Amino acid sequence: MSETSLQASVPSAQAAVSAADAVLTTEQLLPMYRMMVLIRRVEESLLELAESGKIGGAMHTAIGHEAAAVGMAAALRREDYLTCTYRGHHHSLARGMDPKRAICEVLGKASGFAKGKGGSMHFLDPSLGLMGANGIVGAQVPHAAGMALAAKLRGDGRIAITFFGDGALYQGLMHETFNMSQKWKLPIIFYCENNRYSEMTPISRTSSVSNIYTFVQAYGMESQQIDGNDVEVVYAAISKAVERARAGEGPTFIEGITYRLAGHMAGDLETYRSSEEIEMQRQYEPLARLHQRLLERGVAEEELNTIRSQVEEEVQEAVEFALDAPWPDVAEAYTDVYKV
Ligand SMILES: Cc1ncc(C[n+]2csc(CCOP(=O)(O)OP(=O)(O)O)c2C)c(N)n1
Ligand SMILES: [Mg+2]
Repeated sequence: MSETSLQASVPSAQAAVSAADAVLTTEQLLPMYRMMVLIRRVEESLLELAESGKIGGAMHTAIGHEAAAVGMAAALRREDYLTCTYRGHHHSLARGMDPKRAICEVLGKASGFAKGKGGSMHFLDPSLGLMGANGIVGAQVPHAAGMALAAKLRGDGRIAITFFGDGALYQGLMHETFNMSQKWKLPIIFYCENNRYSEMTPISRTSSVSNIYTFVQAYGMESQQIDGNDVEVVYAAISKAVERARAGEGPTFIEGITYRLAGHMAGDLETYRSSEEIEMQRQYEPLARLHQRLLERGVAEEELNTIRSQVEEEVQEAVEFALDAPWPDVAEAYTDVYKV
């Protein structure tokens, strides 16, 4: 994708921001800021651990995507279902996953929430409504529709949200799921984190339409494109979709424009995009923008610095805890796994 088309797509999403979207108070935004800092620092630490050879297998970070996760967690209830992609640390942490157990899991340690057997690509914790990240592009989407169908049949008021990337839109099962979800008016939210790349391929080379939220209009589904890097906008859009879902009005599709500031995965050589492009995108990144907004609302820089140092300490402790944590017992190698 050329720099021009990247620039063009960001302002169009930013046009969705208005004073009416600033729905949260400073008191509500401060813990969200704290969570965004926590996610950012956990993922930066994970990248350092990967560089030093401490992480086996693929690891994808969501640095730059934090607003989607934090806005979602504030708009949903703990018992609502969530499925996501292999790029799912941010959703899990935002929903309350303990950073110590999250880092242990990525390192393959026994105290990971999946006993170190899932790793970075398979975050889950049903007690937090996290029903599983998935390494197969698009596969988590019909899973969430199944959960939404179950909730609807039980009438328990729960809803489901599923996160996927722009690259998933071209999988056939996505469209089967959109069609049935709309037909059955399932209580589900489809959230596309459009970071404009599928691995190393820019969206301009994969998509036949430039605004991907229009895909689902063919199914009669409510859909909108938002600035996915503005946590208040994300919160407002998801809250509206939650209301529709709980009121029995069916699914909503949200395309949140974002950008990943780190590579597709740890070790990505980044030969497919320029450093100028990444630098240009930093001005839209969600954490710096929330920081700036809080300052404009009168929060003292010192207060934000205190939050940052507290988080720094917490993440350092979590990393040390995980590095010192025991490996799984060899006798456990064949437990908790399926074979065919
Ligand atoms: C069915 C399937 N095809 C291909 C792959 C290889 N693959 C892994 S990530 C990825 C790109 C997905 O891009 P996108 O959906 O935009 O998500 P992002 O990584 O940008 O968050 C591909 C093609 C896969 N994991 N599953
Ligand atoms: Mg993508």
